[in-house]
Amino acid sequence: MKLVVAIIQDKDSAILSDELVEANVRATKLPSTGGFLRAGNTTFMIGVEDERVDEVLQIIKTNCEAREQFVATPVSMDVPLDNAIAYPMEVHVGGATVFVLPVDSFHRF
Ligand code: 2BA
Repeated sequence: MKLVVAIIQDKDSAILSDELVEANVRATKLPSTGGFLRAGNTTFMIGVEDERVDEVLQIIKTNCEAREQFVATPVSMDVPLDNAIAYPMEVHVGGATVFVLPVDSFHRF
């Protein structure tokens, strides 16, 4: 068994949930926050049999879109106020960041 951990954009989370349910794949959704943008994203934990990992990766790939996002560059407190302007910077985010981890054991009590 493997644990697929997929960090995706909030906008894709409803469609991904639907598609996983449709494929009879069990998943848990967690609200999360990206360390760089400090914006909300969604983390899926998906426990799946080894032989279905590729199928799950394909579902994630099909349903999670890459997007451009604007972020204001942080303002340093060291600069004088006149120069303290936050410039928008374009960042390419996602579709999905995915980790596939081995599972030692799995129980449902
Ligand atoms: P964030 O950390 O908010 O990052 C959002 C996007 O900002 C990233 O998209 C990437 O394009 C950019 N970015 C991140 N760190 C950067 C840096 N130091 N310099 C320049 N640009 C940077 P993605 O790579 O698609 O990542 C989307 C989200 O996936 C991340 O949100 C984070 O929550 C998660 N993630 C990505 N890589 C990870 C990793 N190695 N470990 C844990 N979480 C990760």
